[in-house]
Amino acid sequence: MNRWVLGGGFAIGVGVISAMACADSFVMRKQIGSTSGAVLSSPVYSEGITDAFTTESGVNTANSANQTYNAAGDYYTSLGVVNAIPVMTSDTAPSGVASASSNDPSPGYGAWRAFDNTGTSWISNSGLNTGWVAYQFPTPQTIVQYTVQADVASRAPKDWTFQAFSGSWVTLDTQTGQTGWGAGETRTFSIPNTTAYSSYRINVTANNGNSRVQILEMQMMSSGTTPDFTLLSNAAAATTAPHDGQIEVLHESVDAVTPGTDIKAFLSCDGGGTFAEVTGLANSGTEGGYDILTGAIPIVNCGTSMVWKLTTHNAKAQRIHRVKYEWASN
Ligand SMILES: [Ca+2]
Repeated sequence: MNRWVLGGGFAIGVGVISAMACADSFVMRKQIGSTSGAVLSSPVYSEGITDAFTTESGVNTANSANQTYNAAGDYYTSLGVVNAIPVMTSDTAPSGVASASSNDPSPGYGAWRAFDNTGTSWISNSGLNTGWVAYQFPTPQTIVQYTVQADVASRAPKDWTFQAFSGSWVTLDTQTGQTGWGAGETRTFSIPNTTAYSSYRINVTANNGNSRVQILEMQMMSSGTTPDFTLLSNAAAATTAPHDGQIEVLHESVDAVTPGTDIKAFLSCDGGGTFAEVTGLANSGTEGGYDILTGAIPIVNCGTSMVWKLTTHNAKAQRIHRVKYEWASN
């Protein structure tokens, strides 16, 4: 049949797939062989889906993990920066040490409340409208971004430095005139830090008028954090149960990536209930400066609900620009 589907489930021709929950960039063509980068061999891949990620509509985001979508570049990659502080349940648990210049002695306002991922706050002691709250990591971290979340606007920090400890406190970032906070508002600050330190703090030198300083939550994001991610598609329906499948991935290596080791591809024909790993995933060419990774497997005794899945491994930074899943039913 060698016919393809155009986006949005708009089918042309005979024997096409019906694209349910479809990807955004279906390419309609009569011959797979005309496609740049496609590896063609017997059998002929008669149907398929192509997703160039111009939107997220083709991806099953609920069942994917640790991925982040770049709308400007139309690609998926690993979650870039993540909070390096664990969800604290005391000043010292589960790890690291939270501390503060002072805190309200009433229960519930200790330093760790700024790192507990709940609606409780660190609040300075009565009459102290300046002060600091700090976190010490068990191992040094290169913090490149931090967030500050306010609760009571008048208690929110207005002027501060964000500092790291290296024998003395080193100022990494200075903010002044941070006003107009909404309750629960989070503000994010990136810093050009390339040094790993154990301890970091926000040192508030003025607040927004109250007699205390309050911080609902703080996060400190480390660089070099590249969690492995899982990306899988929504299902598309094949006309008839296929017997072979092929995947083609337009792939960008940020770190050096070995296909089959640092990125693996899987195909399903039962809606993602079971996946078979594509063996021999390998570089088969380039397109627009990116690598084309391809691999094929037999898919037998299966259904018609077609899903692809990619997993990354070994914390290798990489970007996925397009995925094409083709199958042979004839
Ligand atoms: Ca909190």
